[in-house]
Amino acid sequence: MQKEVVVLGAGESGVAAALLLRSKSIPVFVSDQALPSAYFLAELEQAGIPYEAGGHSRARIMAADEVIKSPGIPDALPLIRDLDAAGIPVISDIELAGRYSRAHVVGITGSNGKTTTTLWLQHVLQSAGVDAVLAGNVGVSPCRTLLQRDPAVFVTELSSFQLDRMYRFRVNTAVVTNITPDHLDRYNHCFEDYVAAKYRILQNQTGEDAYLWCSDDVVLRAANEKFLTAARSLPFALGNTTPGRVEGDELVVENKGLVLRLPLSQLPLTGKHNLYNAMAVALAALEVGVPVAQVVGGLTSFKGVAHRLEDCGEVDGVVYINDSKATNVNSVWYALESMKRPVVWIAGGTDKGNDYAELNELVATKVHTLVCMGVDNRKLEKAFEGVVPRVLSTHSMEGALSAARKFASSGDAVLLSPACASFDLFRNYEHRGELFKAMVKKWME
Ligand code: UMA
Ligand code: ADP
Repeated sequence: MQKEVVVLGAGESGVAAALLLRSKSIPVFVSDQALPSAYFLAELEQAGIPYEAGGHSRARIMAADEVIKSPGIPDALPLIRDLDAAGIPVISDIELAGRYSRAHVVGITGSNGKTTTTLWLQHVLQSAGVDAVLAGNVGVSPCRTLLQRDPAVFVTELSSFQLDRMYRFRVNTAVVTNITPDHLDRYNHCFEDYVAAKYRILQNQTGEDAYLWCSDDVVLRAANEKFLTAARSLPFALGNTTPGRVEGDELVVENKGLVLRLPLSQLPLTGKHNLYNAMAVALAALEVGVPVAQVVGGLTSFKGVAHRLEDCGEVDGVVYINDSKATNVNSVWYALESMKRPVVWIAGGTDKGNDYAELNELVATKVHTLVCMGVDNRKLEKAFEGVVPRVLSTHSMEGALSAARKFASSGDAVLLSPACASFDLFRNYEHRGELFKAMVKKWME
């Protein structure tokens, strides 16, 4: 008799994986340490899938044939360590999905820019009529799509947590946007381990596949020495020699014998980082076979992603920009770099071991007021005292925005780009960004 597969975690990845297993008539049991949301529980109940909530039954789990682990569950959990030690395969929902799909997989990883690149590419592919479906860290497991059908293309955002438990999954078009320190708590505070996790994206590539990467990133250049495969390497950079490049005031992208040229002024998203993202998107779209004119059409008609340098409007001549998703120092660097006006900068929250030194130069030239917004602002205040003329301490969105409004003059920008996680004051980064937008909207009425 076939033994059961255990799914750990009843969130999106776990429940979608369980539903797919059930649809293939594979015995499955779902185990969640806490009480999952009513929505996911209802899905399990409707499908008649057995589950437990409020704890993991060790004996039953250790008897599994295979375990599907949700990405939020750390490898350091004793149960996972024991499964690994016992040689019981522990895989991600993405690995499971790969067994049931023949789709062309575009996989996008990196520390910053994954979601923007993923959604931008999906927009380009869909506008060109390609049967492409979003998957992965962007919010929906590919297992869910496979319950209905196998699309032509999966545009998959891959977090390091998902890549950690991928073994045979083959990514046909792999994109690595950049790598800077993030999530190090899950990697023994070892940057090399985190880089190695990201590079699992290349592990099953063959000479028929493509590897798109930002060659301005010194970490990626070094990683290539270790991780390169037979896949075609397609670097992109702000210089003028790579397949994705900038020539004068034009973006130029060359792949599969096709050349795309686009005036930079026609790109809908600002900032150097979005030049990189645009190049990755164009290279990937050409790789999938979209004609140049349609790539250009999709690139230029994209509207951007909420909470990423999102323009929220103008009050008294001051523009308000919501970059709540900037939860690390590197993304704030790109936000500040793209600012054309004097900046009132709202930052702070749960510090992830940040080193703010690399922001000093940009902050000194662009920011006149720093509004710290967190339960504990001491580290941020200390980092920028003497760098910014005015540093204020606040403990709520209302307090932060009121202070920002008070010290902003017509012609300035108020930028929410926190460099920190949101959990001290907010449910998540979306909640933080929504509150920012709602207050600004109210002022505009
Ligand atoms: N759980 C256990 N045992 C544990 C710990 C947790 O059973 O020891 C349970 C929780 O009680 C909960 C479930 O596991 O019910 C949640 O699992 P999860 O945290 O993996 O959440 P999912 O809903 O499956 O969402 C995951 C990704 N979450 C994480 O990686 C933390 C989502 O990315 C992703 O969109 C989704 O799969 C579909 O692929 C979110 C994320 O924050 C957006 N990602 C991180 C990021 O972008 O920085 C990596
Ligand atoms: P991710 O999914 O990797 O977290 P997002 O697209 O959600 O990336 O963007 C997260 C933050 O990083 C936002 O503040 C965004 O403006 C910024 N960002 C987007 N693309 C890049 C990039 N290529 N390099 C650095 N920062 C970026």
